[in-house]
Amino acid sequence: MDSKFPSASELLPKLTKVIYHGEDCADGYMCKFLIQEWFNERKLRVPKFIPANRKEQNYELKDLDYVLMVDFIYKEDVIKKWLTTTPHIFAIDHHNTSMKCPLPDDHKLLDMERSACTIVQEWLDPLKHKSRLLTLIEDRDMWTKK
Ligand SMILES: [Mn+2]
Repeated sequence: MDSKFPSASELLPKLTKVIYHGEDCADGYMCKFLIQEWFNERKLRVPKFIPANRKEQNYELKDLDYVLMVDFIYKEDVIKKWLTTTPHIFAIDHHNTSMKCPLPDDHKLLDMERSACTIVQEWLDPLKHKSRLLTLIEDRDMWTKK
């Protein structure tokens, strides 16, 4: 793990959008749920959650957006285009394709050995016990991951 990636308490309150893997993906939905709960527990304004899918990678960001992608990273050319106007883009992922992601190193939290929801939970709260549900989702996701 890259220790230069911002902490949850540093990054999350700044976010305007969270993009998560939304193709009927338990790992992606669990990432969304865990992050939503982080906001709800603190009674903070929740950012906009946007489900992403591989076939429609034409999403436009606004210049001032502060974005976190979880369990999904847009194609290289899309991110390069975003970066020309929007510098605050971060990603937490575990897919091999994310290695090609053109974000700066300290904007990426990548771990190919675990599911995204497990990485997200540890990032949100390193002391939290990994639930059976999270373990189940991880087992499934690592099995089907492409
Ligand atoms: Mn996943």
